[in-house]
Amino acid sequence: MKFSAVYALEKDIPFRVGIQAPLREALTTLVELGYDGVELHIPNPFEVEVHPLKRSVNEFGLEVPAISTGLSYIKYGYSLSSGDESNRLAATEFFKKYIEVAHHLDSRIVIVGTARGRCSGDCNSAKSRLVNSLKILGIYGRDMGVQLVLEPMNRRETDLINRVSEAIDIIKQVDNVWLLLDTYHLLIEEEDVYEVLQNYGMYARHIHVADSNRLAPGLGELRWDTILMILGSIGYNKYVSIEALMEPNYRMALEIAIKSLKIHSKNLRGA
Ligand code: LER
Ligand code: MN
Repeated sequence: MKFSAVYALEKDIPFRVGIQAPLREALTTLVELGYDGVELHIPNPFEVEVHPLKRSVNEFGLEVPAISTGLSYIKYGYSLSSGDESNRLAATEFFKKYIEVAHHLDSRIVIVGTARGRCSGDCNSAKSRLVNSLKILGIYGRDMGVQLVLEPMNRRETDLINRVSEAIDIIKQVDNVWLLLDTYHLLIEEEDVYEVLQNYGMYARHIHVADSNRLAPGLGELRWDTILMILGSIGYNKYVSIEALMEPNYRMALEIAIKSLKIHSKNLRGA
């Protein structure tokens, strides 16, 4: 099991559940604290300067486990399930570019979170439009060695795919699309976070963690010993990424998080 944290490549929009700081300062901090990777949240994949970015992460010896994409929806309104054909096409083009960026950064995962959009009144139609977009992107990603992961998200952020069972229903209809489980969303939408991780963790190719209050793991009520034990027991050997409120400041949040997780991840199978 490896550990990363979300870093936002965004200056204009305040971003609370990841690091928002100068890149080199953030990468230095991650390395000092013992992280293995940095998850990059990229608002516009057409504007990102991939080569200098790759040089920086390589220089610090960090991996890029995943590319986050939600700011594309927040900033530009592009949705993979939009009923407006031109909007959905723009979202698909953005995601093809995200996949290319991931490929160049040796990242194997592109996240479908906020950018899946909303139901806009008819959830079944939105789901089938999302499936159509994911079919195209799944193939595009497979050819580049990049997987997509669909993230069930809580009802305050979207009405399209809140529960893990709904996400499983979608990923079974498409190739090369897996699951992202985020403890924060699970806590709001599922009866038992631990049971869900045990039962559906095998479909997860990426995991986001925050505590019950969305602060760093260790600052709320979730049982991290149990969570790490479950992930170990199912042989989860991919990234666990901190996506949490960076309070009181990002360095302290990341320090508390990695300590809380690493103490329980030792001696686990796949760790
Ligand atoms: C937002 O709450 C979140 O969890 C992100 O990973 C969605 O892109
Ligand atoms: Mn998340």
